[in-house]
Amino acid sequence: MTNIALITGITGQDGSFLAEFLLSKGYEVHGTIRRSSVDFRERIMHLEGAPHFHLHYADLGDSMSIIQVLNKVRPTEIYNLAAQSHVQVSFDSPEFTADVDATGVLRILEGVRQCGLAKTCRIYQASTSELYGKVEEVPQNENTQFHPYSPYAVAKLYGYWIVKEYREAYNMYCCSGILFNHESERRGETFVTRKITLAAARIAQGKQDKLYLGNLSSLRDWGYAKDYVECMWLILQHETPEDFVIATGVQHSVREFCQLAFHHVGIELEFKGEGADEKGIDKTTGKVIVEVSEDFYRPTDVVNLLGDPTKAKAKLGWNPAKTSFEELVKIMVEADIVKVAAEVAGEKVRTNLVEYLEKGIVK
Ligand code: NAP
Ligand code: F7E
Repeated sequence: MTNIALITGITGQDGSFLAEFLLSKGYEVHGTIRRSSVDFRERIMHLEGAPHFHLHYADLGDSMSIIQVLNKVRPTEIYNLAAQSHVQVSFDSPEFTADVDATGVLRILEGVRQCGLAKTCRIYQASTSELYGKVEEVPQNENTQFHPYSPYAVAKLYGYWIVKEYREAYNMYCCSGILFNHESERRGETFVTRKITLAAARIAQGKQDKLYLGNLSSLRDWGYAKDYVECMWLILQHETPEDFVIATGVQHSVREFCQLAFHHVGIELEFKGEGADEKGIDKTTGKVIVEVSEDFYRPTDVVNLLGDPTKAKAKLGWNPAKTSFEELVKIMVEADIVKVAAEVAGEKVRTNLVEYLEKGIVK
């Protein structure tokens, strides 16, 4: 039988890597996209038109669209990655976040049941280390108590519990991957890691003066998204449906991420001062490169995440050390150097063109 995967959130960071991974495994891959007045499919453009790759319109806020896709595709595996995934944004749009990240999960589960797929389709739910929030213990594992600390985390907690409920009530194969932060060159530009790597590339190429950040002391367990999507698949191949913590087991601060990213563009930063007065200074020139802006502080912030991936290592054979923190930062900075250089070159071409047009050289 052909494996048929349905990925919600295929245009996102994880969705794009997972689609590539499943295609390489011989899956027929279907993804859902949202109808919008502008096309934002940058991360999957290279897959469009490939054999065994199909896109469908659906929105997690609209059960009818979900049921239509489920009936058409009849997937054997669903990866529910669609979400309003930005923690800061969830404070500004808590109702939308709850609708998509909490009720949206229910819509998928109930849709599967109503389409008669409950016995044939396995479901992966994109859960998160944000469930641990105001942490009760360090490191966090599958048995650590949850203490969600943002509207995003509260919505995701509902998603986690409703998956467990459908597993127990209807004997469905559905489970949650409790994934700690994972980043990449495809990470959204407003998440802290990408904001830093892009700024480092821009500052080094004279396109930006300073980088403004929020809480520099926040600690995260950062992994590489490409390694993590492999684990989503492993979770669904496991004999029994179980929840897993996916993390590297290594922790760094936002400040450390900054220092390493700037190091890769030849700027050695030293941090001086405290709280909102702390500054990241270029050791060679004495110029202030990083400043703190309270605009990026959150009403409640999660500050101490460190995962314990022992269960995933033992039961899934997953290797949490495949890409180190140092390698991850390097991959991201190098990709952004190339991106910014292309932008700069594009600007030069445009400027020259305007000049040529003005001089009448090009008509
Ligand atoms: P992302 O880049 O923000 O992608 C989110 C995806 O969800 C996009 O494809 C987006 O589509 C889609 N989406 C948003 N609202 C939707 C709606 N109402 N209906 C249908 N699709 C909708 O997120 P990511 O980093 O790839 O993360 C994937 C999943 O893992 C998310 O559920 C996230 O909460 C969770 N997670 C992420 C991390 C991490 O560190 N990356 C860690 C733990 C859990 P558009 O392109 O149309 O906006
Ligand atoms: O923040 C601090 C911020 O927005 C990380 C999502 O994928 O991972 C992600 O959520 C930390 C926080 O990611 C800035 O206060 C400082 O403590 O990159 P982030 P996140 O909130 O951890 C989890 C696992 C998910 O599930 C989510 O979907 O960095 N921070 N200064 C900043 N954060 C941002 N965004 N911008 C700053 O300027």
